[in-house]
Amino acid sequence: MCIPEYARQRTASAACVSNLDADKPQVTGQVLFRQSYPNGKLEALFDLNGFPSGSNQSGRAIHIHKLGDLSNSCDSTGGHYNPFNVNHPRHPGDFGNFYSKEGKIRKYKPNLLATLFGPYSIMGRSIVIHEQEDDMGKGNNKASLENGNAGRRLACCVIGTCNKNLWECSAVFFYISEKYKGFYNFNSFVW
Ligand SMILES: [Cu+2]
Ligand SMILES: [Zn+2]
Repeated sequence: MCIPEYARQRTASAACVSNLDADKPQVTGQVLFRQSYPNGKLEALFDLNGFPSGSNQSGRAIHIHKLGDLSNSCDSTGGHYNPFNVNHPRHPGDFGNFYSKEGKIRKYKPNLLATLFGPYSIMGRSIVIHEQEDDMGKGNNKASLENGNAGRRLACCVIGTCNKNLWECSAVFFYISEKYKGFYNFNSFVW
């Protein structure tokens, strides 16, 4: 029997909240994921707001952390999700550095290593947005091979199942805003 397309695809969303730290930028937003079963690679849409808007902003590391536990805000999400016990930056959720423009990060990333299926699924784990740049394991110290020395946690989000419409609507607006820059005001869409 043929399995319909919609049954072979999973989508996940993560609503990101700012860490409880009044002296840091209040970063919020959403990260969406989509993946087809069994051979599809994970794709992600990052849509984050609240970064300082000046020029000379450093890159910000974004990772998947082990625990989906926000009981003590972003500080209770544990370390990097590391199911294969390898060094940073080879963890499945090492997404690298992101650069904000006018206080926002908007980024589409395909071909990610993390997965929404099977025993190593990232469902129920968390995403952490850091204050600083990820040194990608080149910092010559122990922390570099654990977490990239990315500094404090600005915001975090727990990854959960979502309706596929959420991905589709967001993906359309990402596409439109890239293709027709200046014609559409991306920020005027409510989504
Ligand atoms: Cu991290
Ligand atoms: Zn890592």
